[in-house]
Amino acid sequence: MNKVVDKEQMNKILPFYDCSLNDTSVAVLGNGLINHTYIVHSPKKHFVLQHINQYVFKQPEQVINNAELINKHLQSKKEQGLYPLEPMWQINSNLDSPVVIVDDNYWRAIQYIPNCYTVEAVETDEQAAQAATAFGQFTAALSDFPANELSEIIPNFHNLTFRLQQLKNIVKKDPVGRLSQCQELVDYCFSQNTFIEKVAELVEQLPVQVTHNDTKINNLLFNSDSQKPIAVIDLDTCMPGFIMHDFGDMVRTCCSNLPEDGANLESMQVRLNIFDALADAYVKSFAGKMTSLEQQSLITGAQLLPFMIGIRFLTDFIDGDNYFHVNHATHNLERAKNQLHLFRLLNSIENHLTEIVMAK
Ligand code: GN1
Ligand code: MG
Repeated sequence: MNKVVDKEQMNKILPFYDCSLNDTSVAVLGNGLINHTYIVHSPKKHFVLQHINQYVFKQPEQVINNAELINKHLQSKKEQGLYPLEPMWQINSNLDSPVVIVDDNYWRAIQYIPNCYTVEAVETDEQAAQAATAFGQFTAALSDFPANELSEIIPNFHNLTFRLQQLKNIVKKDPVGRLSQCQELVDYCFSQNTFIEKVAELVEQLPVQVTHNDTKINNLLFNSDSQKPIAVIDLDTCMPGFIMHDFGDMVRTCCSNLPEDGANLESMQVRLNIFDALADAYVKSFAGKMTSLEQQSLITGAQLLPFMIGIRFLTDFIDGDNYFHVNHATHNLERAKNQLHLFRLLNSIENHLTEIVMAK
């Protein structure tokens, strides 16, 4: 992953924000797998600078425009006392544009909120409940947002049939000769017919909502004094979807005791206390507006998200690592093994998960 700051590049971008490397510090921020993000501190201003990955986001202007529309909606909810968190505003350049294009690369600046931190790994039930509440409040605040105004940033983003087809296509090509390293895992994915059919039936029945689609715990900003979430960040994949996707991504990133690329799979455990806290807070955050089918779908969502991202990591491994940033040659394979193992574990305790969710 890009852990260094390219000074030549920065010398071209910073002037659009009236800054210069002479008196400005730039450091890599966070560990997203797609965009490159930096924190910029100059004597006069502080902001987050982001280089948008155009391999993933084919039309970066749409990402920026969606974020603007969502922020405006959240702001109006906030003013009516219906959204307790902060919108995260994008900042215009000195050409009064939210996007800067240099050498065909797209950049944007985002507001920096001081005295905040992000959480990489959930440690307590309380943190899990806070995360589920914040992401639930986010979707609830967007429930009357005209979803047709949003561009579909990545079509079929959480469409399992489509992700399986992508895997099938890349397996056929085996462009860099990696299939032999992961044939068993590929076969495992395609053998999950019962689950695949269950999901296909469910998505025909669920109501569409505006969802975040990347509800990892590190996509929340926590305030250092209150130790509570104050903003949902990374609106890049905010699109019409199903709440089971958002809940599932929280389960995927909060409930495993290992990070998504942890290799010691024998030690992986699903932390049921965290699952319980997530389910409880998420259901409550909808204040009675979650339908009973949606509530039931949370269990499938919890299994679906690790399965789907496992398939996506595996696809990218076979493709030669074009999509996700990697640190080493088998990084995507390790991530795929990890996530498919988590899927297996979550399947093995499905009855238990059902009891927990349906008791809410
Ligand atoms: C990517 O880069 P980041 O962390 O925001 C990916 C998500 C995955 C995640 C896995 C646009 O998100 O879907 O769940 O990596 N985002 C995109 O860590 O593909
Ligand atoms: Mg993201």
